Parts: sequence; C-alpha cells; structure tokens
Amino acid sequence: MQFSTLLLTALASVASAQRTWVVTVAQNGSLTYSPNKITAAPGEFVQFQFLAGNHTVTQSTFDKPCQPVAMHSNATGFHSGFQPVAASASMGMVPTYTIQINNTNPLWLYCAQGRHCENGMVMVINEPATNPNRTLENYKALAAGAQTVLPGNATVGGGTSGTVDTPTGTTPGGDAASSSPAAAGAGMLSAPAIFTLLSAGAAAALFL
Ligand SMILES: [Cu+2]
Repeated sequence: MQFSTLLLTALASVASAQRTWVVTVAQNGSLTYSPNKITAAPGEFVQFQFLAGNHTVTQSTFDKPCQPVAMHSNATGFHSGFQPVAASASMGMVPTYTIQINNTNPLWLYCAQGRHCENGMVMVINEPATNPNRTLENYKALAAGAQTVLPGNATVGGGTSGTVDTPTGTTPGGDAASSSPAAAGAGMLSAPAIFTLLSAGAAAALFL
C-alpha cells in the first residue's frame, strides 16, 4: 500500500512537471531582464538567473512602478531579495529565484537596487492583451519618473531561491524545456533543505 502510494506520488510529480521559462538578469552587466516580456501559463515556472552585480526581482503594481506591490494592494507579491552574484560565482554557481505562475494576471516586476528601476530595469509577465495602456513600454515610462522603494527584508518571498551551475538563459527568449529534469525547477531542487527532504524520500522508497 505504501509502495503504491509512493509510486503514484512519484508518477504524479513527473506528470506535473511544468515548463520553466528562464530570464537572465544583468547579462553582460547590463541593467536588464532578458527577455523582458514573457507569457507564461498558470502552473509554469519562471526562473531568474542572476549573472552579474547585485539585483532583485520585485513585484509592483502597474501604476506605481519601483515600489513593492504590498504598498498599493492587498497582494504580498514576489521579492527575491538582493542576489549578490560574486559570492556564488567564486564557487561556479549562478544564484536563481524561481516563481510559479498562479494565474494569467500581469506581473509587473522591477529591480529594487539603487536607481535601476528608474533606469529601465523592469519587465512584465503576462502583459494584458485587453488593455492597450498597460504595456511594458508605458510601465517603463512611469518607472522613469518614479522613486524606488525597497521592500523590507521581512517581505522576501513568493518564490524559491537556489543556484544552478550553468546559466541556461543566455539566448534571448530561450527557455528550459519541461522535458529536462535538470532545468525544470532547478532553483527549487538546489535549495539544500528541499534537496535533503527529497533525498530522504527517495531513500525511504528504496527500502519499501
Ligand atoms: Cu538591478
């Protein structure tokens, strides 16, 4: 009984493996997310791979760019916290932040470091198709006249931090296919605590 339950659980987790979109942060040291506009379906993952500097991925509302979404709505929102690349790079690792898309609502995202947001370090996931005013271009224009607010450390969350040893998002528009277990949810699996849990589960399965 236990074995079949575990087997079913394992099969279910394979079947539910979802596509992971990769967004490269600060490619070649630039103040960019690349790509800066993606469409992701509910259940899919978006993994930010931080290649240089010390940046964040932080959610805002459309109307108030560069400020945490919690300041202007009931949503907690996504905030990666600062991701200093140098420490990980010395170990050959790339810091990641992975979020799962829950619905088709737009996610307006900015970098909370310095004046990066004002300088255009913004992006959108699921730009609304039905509102011609709510475009990435208009969001970026609003950001240029905004003032960045950094969320408190207590609000870091909404996604999963981790590392990968090889960036996969070096091609603009590139994404990690769901058929690649190493790529799908890599940031999640490399989180030490979760990895330990998974290992313990796998070991338990072997002994049944
Ligand atoms: Cu930045």
